[in-house]
Amino acid sequence: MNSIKNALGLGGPKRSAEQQKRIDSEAKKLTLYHFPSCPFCMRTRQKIKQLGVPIREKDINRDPQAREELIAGGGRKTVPCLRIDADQGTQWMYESADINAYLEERFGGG
Ligand SMILES: N[C@@H](CCC(=O)N[C@@H](CS)C(=O)NCC(=O)O)C(=O)O
Repeated sequence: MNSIKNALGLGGPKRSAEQQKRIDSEAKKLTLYHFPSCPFCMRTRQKIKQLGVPIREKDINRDPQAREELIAGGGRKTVPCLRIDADQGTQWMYESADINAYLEERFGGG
């Protein structure tokens, strides 16, 4: 099964345990605000899965508090939105294409 997944690019990249540990730790500072049926969100969730990064996901349709956080922090309720927490502050990234490019740049192998 894993070989089929890998052939389809669904198994996540090959990383050493140490590399994955670092990525798991970086992912703790990221949150994806989304909802399941949103096609733009699907594209972003697919990228996250492909890159093997365990990013916390908050469904704004099922979690009213998450929706309020998104509006209060990012300024609007459009999804997907990637919340990026850093020592310098929090960034709210809205466009799915921008989010995917950011994730690829930060976590992609090449
Ligand atoms: N160009 C945006 C489109 C995102 C978008 O239209 N999201 C819809 C859900 S599928 C949405 O949040 N609409 C509600 C709103 O904009 O307040 C992207 O690619 O991320």
